[in-house]
Amino acid sequence: MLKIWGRTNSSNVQKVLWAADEVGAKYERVDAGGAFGVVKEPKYLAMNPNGLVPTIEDGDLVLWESNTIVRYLAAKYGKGTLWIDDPARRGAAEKWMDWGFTLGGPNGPLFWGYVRTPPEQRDPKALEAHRVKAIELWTIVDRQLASQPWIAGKDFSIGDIGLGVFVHRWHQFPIERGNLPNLAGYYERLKARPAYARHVALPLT
Ligand SMILES: N[C@@H](CCC(=O)N[C@@H](CS)C(=O)NCC(=O)O)C(=O)O
Repeated sequence: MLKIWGRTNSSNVQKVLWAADEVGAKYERVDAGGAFGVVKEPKYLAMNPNGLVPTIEDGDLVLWESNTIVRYLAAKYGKGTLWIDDPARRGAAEKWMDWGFTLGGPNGPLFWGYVRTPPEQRDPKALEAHRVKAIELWTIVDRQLASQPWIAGKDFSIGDIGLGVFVHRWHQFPIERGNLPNLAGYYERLKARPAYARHVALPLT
């Protein structure tokens, strides 16, 4: 059976769990990373020399890098759902999934600042700079969603998985988020997906 290594409060692990549920792949999950440790043990490092989560095992195959795992799950288990045969359409979805790491640029520090740093230790100036940069990037998303429900068109895709994990976090931070109505509507559509509600739209820890 597919085995997914990783703590559930990691955005990169959440993408994998969300994708697995979207395609109906059965899996076993093992806590690793953060307070769970495990990732610096020789057995884990032999699978993933980065000592990071997520990692998956599927039969003899070991994979790391969350976006690569999402692509693999779509290709192996997602025929008729997440997998897109047409290279041009697939590229249009993959582009947004990979751009999720660009979004993570300012959204990661906002997450660490507001969720994992006590208020008295926060750097307000740095957080404000990340907020402004994030709004610039979310504006790109908002424009893309002006005429379509999902980031790559009329259908939900892996592009939405790459961005969706940040959409929830963004809406939890105690900040001014600007006027991005299409992004707000997108968040509502994401929350209506059971796998998103199960793995992503959770209290931030
Ligand atoms: N590019 C990698 C990044 C993996 C990564 O940075 N994982 C973080 C959690 S989001 C991690 O393992 N942090 C250390 C830990 O949890 O112990 C991916 O997308 O899988």
